[in-house]
Amino acid sequence: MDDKLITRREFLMALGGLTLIGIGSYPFIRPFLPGVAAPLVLSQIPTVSWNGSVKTFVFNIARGNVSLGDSRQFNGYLINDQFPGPTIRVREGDKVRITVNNHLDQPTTLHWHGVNVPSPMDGVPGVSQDPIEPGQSFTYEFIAGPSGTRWYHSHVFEMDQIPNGLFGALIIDPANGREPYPATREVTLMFSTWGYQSNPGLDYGMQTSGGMGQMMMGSGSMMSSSQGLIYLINGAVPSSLQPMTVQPGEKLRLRLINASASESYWLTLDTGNFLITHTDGNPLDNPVPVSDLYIAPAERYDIVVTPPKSGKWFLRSKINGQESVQMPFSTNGSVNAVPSSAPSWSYSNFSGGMGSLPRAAQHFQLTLGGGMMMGSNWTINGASYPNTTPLRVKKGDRVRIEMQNMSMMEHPMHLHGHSFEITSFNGRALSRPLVKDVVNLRPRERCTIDFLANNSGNWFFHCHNLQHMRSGLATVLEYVDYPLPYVDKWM
Ligand SMILES: [Cu+2]
Repeated sequence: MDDKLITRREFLMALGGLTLIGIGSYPFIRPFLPGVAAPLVLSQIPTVSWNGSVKTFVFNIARGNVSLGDSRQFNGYLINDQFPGPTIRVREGDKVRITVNNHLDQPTTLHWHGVNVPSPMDGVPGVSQDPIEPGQSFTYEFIAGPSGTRWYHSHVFEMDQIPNGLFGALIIDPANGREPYPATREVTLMFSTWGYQSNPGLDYGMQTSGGMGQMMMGSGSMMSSSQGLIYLINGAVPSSLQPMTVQPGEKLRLRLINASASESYWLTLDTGNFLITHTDGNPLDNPVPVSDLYIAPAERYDIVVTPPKSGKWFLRSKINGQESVQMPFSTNGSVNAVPSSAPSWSYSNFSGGMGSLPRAAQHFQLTLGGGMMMGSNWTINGASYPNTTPLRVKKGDRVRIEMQNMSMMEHPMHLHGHSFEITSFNGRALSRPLVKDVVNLRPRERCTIDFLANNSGNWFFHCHNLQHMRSGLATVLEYVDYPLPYVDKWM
């Protein structure tokens, strides 16, 4: 057999005698039902073509001192001396070139989260890209798209490199320059956490995956109270932030990005209800009013806020232990209209009922489990990465992944290289599928996501709780006819 054709599982087996699981047998793939017409009624997510312009960036990654806005400082990872990294703002269709110069004493990569880049630009060692070694450079190149609130982060030693600085916002403006929901002003707020890394001898997972430091939410989901964490907004402790002055009558757009390693936020505004306009950067058909917003790791929501009263007001988290997460605003002036009643946030708010799922050409069933014992692995269908069975798809197919979370913690599942549609949630078909690249499943929740296999390559599909990802909750989406990657030590 040609070495290049050796599979990841075979390679691992040759390396370390690991158990070989399911080569060539994918028991959850269901073929088409014979004799049934198969209309693909879901919308096609457009692929973006180059508009002729090139946007060039140079990222110098190096260690450096970070001030958190109060007296605390730490030695972090900086991009062009900034923590977090600089915001990249481009237009949909731009060719984006980012040269990364790695001045660290360890390898790194960058992943362009939510951007449908070519596979070799996706930044996952062992799946799509070699790590950028110390002293080396790599130039990422991709066509910016789809438009919306995206972000970037390291995909090497993630639990260390991301919270310590290797992340930033990536905003892609619509190709036609027209926003579906115009705002008078906008601001990007990136939530992150810092603190686990202050003791290098401490296993990151010890603070979040065990029974201690947990509380049961009313919804039944387990969340970490995360003692000792420092919560940051745009890299600073919120108490150090000056209030942002908002004029009466303004429509303020907030691009909310959860860059935290494992923390979710349940956000409310002192001013009451607000509108959600985008999910993971993708515009909704109609803005949806809500009274609160739950944002899991790696998720993004764009909201539009109309300040309803004078004085100081906050965007704040209502999760116990996150009282410090308060983004201040102030307004001087008159009262504006605000939706008088609105439901609490849920993906199911988008369910119109009565919908039935369109047919998909390929169908995978994934059960998320594990994590029962402190330090134990997380699993997909009983296996931990890299022993999970890859999802092998054919270009052009409509693919459906059905997931159920049988574990005790929530899992924000992220697919690289594709936007997907949440087509059903907890058994109800959504009449308006949500276009996203992360779907968060709390304990016992289930969903289906559909996507068009239109980006050949090898793609990571994983929980974006970084500790869960590193403890096995991951698999790979592979295209038949696309060469498999080799496995290296960074897997
Ligand atoms: Cu998880």
